[in-house]
Amino acid sequence: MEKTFLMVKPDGVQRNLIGEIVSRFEKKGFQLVGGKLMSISQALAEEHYGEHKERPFFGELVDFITSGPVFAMVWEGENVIATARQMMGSTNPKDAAPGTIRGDFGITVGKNVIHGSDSPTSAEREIGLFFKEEELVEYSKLINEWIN
Ligand code: DAT
Ligand code: MG
Repeated sequence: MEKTFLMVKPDGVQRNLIGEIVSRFEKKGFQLVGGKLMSISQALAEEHYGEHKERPFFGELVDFITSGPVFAMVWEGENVIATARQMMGSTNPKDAAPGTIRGDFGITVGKNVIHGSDSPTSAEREIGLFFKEEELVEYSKLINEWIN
């Protein structure tokens, strides 16, 4: 089953949005397979956002993501990578539709509440960066028969 890496960013944690965000993915029908509150080191931040190394906002981005605890998660479900991106909304909250997480809770691109993998390749890479194999829990729920 497809898996993705999602993370409530430091602004989301400070604003008490962990429960709201977890709840949206639970209600959608996706399944949580890993989750932890953690601080991101400078090295992990630079690796996680490596694709943006040359961008002018890279320093600001690394400073922000290391500025407080994040809630890192792995979610599983059919098409979860693309669907989670849709549920998050556009990168810049000013362009994110109402009803999306960034559309409902964000204002500026610097503090946009949530991270989500953008492809199967990045999902695999990011899950591996943040979670050890034994931190992911495989289990089944009877309710899945009513979702899929
Ligand atoms: P996303 O988080 O939607 O995958 P991204 O990978 O393009 O977006 O960028 C990573 C993060 O970098 C994004 O969530 C917020 C920040 N960011 C992106 N573009 C920015 C910009 N023009 N100015 C400041 N921060 C930016
Ligand atoms: Mg991205």
